[in-house]
Amino acid sequence: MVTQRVRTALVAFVLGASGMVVGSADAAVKSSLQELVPAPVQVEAHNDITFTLAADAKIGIGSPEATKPAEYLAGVLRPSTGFALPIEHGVSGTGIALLIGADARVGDHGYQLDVTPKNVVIRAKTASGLFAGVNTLRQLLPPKVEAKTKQAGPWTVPGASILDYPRFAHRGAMLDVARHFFTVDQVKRYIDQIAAFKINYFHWHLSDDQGWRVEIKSWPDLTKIGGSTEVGGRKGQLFYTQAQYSDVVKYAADRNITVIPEFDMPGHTNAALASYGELNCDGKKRPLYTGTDVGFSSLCIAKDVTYKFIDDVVREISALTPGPYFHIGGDEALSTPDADYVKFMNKVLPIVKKHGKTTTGWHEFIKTSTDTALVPQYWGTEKSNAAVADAAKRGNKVVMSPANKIYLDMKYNKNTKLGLNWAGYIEVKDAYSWNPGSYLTGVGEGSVRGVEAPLWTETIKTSADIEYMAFPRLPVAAELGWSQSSALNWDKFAPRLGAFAPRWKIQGINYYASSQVPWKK
Ligand code: TNX
Repeated sequence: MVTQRVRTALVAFVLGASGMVVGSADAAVKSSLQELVPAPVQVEAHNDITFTLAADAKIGIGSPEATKPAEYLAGVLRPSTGFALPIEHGVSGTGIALLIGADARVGDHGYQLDVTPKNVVIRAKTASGLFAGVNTLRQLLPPKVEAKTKQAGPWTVPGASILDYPRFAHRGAMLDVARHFFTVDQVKRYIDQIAAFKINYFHWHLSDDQGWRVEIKSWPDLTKIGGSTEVGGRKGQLFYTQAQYSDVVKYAADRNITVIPEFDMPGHTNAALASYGELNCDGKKRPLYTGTDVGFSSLCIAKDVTYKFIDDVVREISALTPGPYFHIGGDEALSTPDADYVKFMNKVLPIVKKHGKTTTGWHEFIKTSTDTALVPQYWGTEKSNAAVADAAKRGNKVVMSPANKIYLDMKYNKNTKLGLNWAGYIEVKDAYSWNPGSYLTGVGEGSVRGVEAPLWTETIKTSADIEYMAFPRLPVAAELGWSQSSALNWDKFAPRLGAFAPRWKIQGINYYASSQVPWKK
């Protein structure tokens, strides 16, 4: 009998003219391949193939660089599947393979993911790329894979070949632990949540008027006094020891996330000014502050001790921080005269450099220097800013965080109980509808380092509060930072985002169920 070759149903979801993942041989077949956030560059569905993770499956690694991504993957899969999933060198049998070496198109941070009947193979040039592929695989598995207790399978993955890489090098999320303090466990919970969406920088806002949140051994009263309260006046030891700081830095690194510590200066410094009288021009300690005003505090620009203090803080924290960036704030220095602000930055920028870090800061600081290595973070609401555009022209790379688009502390609408509205209401569609590569005049695609979604916490007190503001706008920011501009299309994004509802319910994520999104039941 003549064997009839069964034609493989190979369906390409490639970037269409509208830019989104398009096309399916059978539109009725809704698979997890069409529900990925951020949208990958290229997805080919192999509709006749399904991989099923077996109880005896292994996670094979081709080289030591794959160890961390493999451990991260095992950490997700073992509790819910109940499988042992040993990590083994070399690839044999069935299971998941993480290999170094991939198509040149994936660059340093992308990956290829191929699903065959026997294996899921993730290839990348670096561990960073493997992490990204692993997070895609999580989303291809059924939502209950995210459960912390053993669930019934089958653990299926739809047949596919994916090739994917990020649009921008920098996808960030910021958490303000100064206005309200969050424990190490709460911070780790948020780090887990952002890692799942391929966020690779965690910007940790560690000091402000209301609190100083990390132990500085050479200035112990910063935490003893400055870390004793928060907005609303709660009392306690509301700070991290250096050991706890390092623990979080490692936890983030194990999830492919680089920590960027921020110590805001010269304004937003009341907690420091309350801890040490000598940091004030009149030599007198300020009272602790538990309100939510901004712009009233300033370090004393004229005193040498101010720079000794900053040198010590930058030195101690830099020694604990493997990442290349140190964030010096620099925003809303409304109580610092302009000339003083320039004088201050001219002294502080070399201190950061001396300790081996690259300075990043809120965009105001960029007017004080022509150093093209500096990274301004744009948080304004206007579509043009002369100083930032000038910096971009000189060659600086900008992180985009326009407050009226991607500030996670802005209310969704007038009925949102948490949050502020000074930059407007930001519904999910508003958060999605801007192009980071062309938003700011004179700051084109090539001048954009990436996108960061900041979460200020004047009104945010619990993990449930964090999640309500971040979900679903954090995944929005992740897509704007990762997916190609040609892939950005609200009508196609909304159902992809809505498909996360069952997953977030299993994870216990307190998301805002916006009526703009068709949430999956
Ligand atoms: C402005 S944005 C601030 C913060 C506030 C935030 C509230 C920026 C760089 N500074 O101090 O917490 O607004 O949305």
